[in-house]
Amino acid sequence: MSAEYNENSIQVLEGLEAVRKRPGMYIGSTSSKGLHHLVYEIVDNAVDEALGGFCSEIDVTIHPDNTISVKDNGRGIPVGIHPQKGIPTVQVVFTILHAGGKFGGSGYKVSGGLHGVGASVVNALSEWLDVRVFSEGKIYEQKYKRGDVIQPLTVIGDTDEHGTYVHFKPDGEIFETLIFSCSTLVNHLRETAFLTKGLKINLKDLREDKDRDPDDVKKDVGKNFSFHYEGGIKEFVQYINRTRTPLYPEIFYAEGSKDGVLVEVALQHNDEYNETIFSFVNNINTIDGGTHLAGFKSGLTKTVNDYGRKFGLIKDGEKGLTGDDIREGITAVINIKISEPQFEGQTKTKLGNSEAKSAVEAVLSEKLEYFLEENPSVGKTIFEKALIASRAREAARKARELVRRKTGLENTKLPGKLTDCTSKDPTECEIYIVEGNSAGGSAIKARNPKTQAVLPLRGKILNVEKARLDRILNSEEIKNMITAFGTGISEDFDISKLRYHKIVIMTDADVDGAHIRTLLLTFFYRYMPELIKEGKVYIAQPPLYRVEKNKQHYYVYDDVELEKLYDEIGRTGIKDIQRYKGLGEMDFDQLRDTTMAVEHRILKVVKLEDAVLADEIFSMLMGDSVEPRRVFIAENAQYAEMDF
Ligand code: 1YM
Repeated sequence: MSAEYNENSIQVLEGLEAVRKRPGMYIGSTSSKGLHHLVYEIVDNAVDEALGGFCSEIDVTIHPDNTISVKDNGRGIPVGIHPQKGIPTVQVVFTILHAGGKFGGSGYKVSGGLHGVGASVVNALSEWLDVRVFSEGKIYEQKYKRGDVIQPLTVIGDTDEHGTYVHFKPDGEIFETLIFSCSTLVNHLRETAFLTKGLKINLKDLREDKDRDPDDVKKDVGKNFSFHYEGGIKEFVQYINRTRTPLYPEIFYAEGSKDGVLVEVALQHNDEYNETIFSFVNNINTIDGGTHLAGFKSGLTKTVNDYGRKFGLIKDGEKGLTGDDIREGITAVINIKISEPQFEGQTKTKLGNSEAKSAVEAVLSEKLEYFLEENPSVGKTIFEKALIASRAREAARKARELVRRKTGLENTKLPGKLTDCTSKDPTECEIYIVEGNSAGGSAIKARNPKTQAVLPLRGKILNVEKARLDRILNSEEIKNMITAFGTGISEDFDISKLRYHKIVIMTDADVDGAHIRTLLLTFFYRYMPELIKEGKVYIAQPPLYRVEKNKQHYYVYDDVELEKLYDEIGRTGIKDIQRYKGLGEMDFDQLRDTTMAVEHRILKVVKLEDAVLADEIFSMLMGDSVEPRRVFIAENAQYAEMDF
């Protein structure tokens, strides 16, 4: 086969070279995130095959050498000669840029979003890639190196199976890391399985522990997973609510289509106060919502109010309930498929198509009206919960106003416990939130007074997951934080007023410290999420040990590091090992040198990349089951990443 040398293949080379030159343009980044994106691209093609009704099972394998294979039992990528390109279609799919779609065919390409660029991009960014197609009795194979064909499509055997198998090794010249995180893949594949009901997705990690992501090993993440949900997003809602107490056993589910938009929604209320709504367009998580979410909200508000009027729960002339009240404690998943999604916003995760709003609204309203009439006790429960929410919201509004007037939440009177920095330039200012007054005292001595402010907290703060805003705003510790930050809270939050561009949580390296840290993070997550989204929240890393030998001293941050240090300097002759149980045991100069001085300290920035995961962690931590929380806290915060 001489196809590699004709005119088309010159274009091919140029096309894929562009991908290798600017990988970020095609997969977002070359960090671990981009690395995992390669897997999603290949899996997406198999999921499309499942959505078409041709594939029921996908196997993803992490091989011992950190390569990945994905196998499906679909029709197999076509192997015949492509009429326009004159080369086998499978080769077109893997070597021509933007050819991963369905060649103008109809249907909803799941990866229609941000980086839905398909198999050729994965191929271009792989040191090698092998594809096998099982179809019509034969096994076909083609091999590539960095996007170039090195073996023409060849029949290598007979088979009675059908499907596609892709095995690849990401290119070390491109990616910053080549180590796959099993937990990252697990979360993505679980979500994908929820969104594609009936599809079974298996994941196998064949690596030895030494070749796995150290985080996975530390957290004892398993090596074999299988996701298969006949209930689809209905089971997704059940899964999200598994750590909560549902208000009624039923999960509402509606499915339908309008104006070419396929709509699926599922919902259930729980006894808490936050709304947890995940929305997807063509299997892409639309973190910033958009028209489909707007349609969900308006449809829900209207239907519940109509129901209330019809059954005399709202009297003539009375105002209806607000959407916020009706959504208090709701868990919902919205999943739509649309042929030409328009994504807006900076991160392209907000849907713009106006037809999506009316489609979701219509499908939801019609089915929900019927459901509420069929299940009057559920209707009554939802209505009563919203009524209480409405009264509480009114009380909270009054409380907020009172707080605002009394403590000046909106004026600039700073809390007495705050030791502020002298600089007034927020971009260089930092605030250390410190556990306890004595540690606060050391921090004040250890800080750089120009740029570092210190706010000590008295013991535990209120668990905000279990309280409404009116009570939260009565907490002295929380009021102090809000006034110090200068941003306001909830609907009033304004990040442009933030007085410190780094908010550093500094707690003891023990379970209590971890608990306080979690409470603070939950508060930020629920009431000031922009702080986390904008990367303003950090966790300080005080050392765990101080080791002294030959008049030299070393600070050590965990037990693994301690072992390493022993290997380096030897165990004999160590004069002193000090284990810090809390910040209070450190002298202020030690605290400065290890934890606060910009030149030496290690900060972890708190990230919320995966909304589903974050929500899960927070509700698990704050929910009623004690054991998973204890384990998690002991193991520490996984939503934090290293930063210096
Ligand atoms: C492990 C990855 O890529 N499966 C897969 C891909 C395709 C098909 C089946 C397929 C699609 C069509 C017809 C069609 C693709 N085909 C193409 C193209 N698994 C994986 N399974 N027959 C088979 O859409 O008409 C692109 S992807 F373009 F060649 F049709």
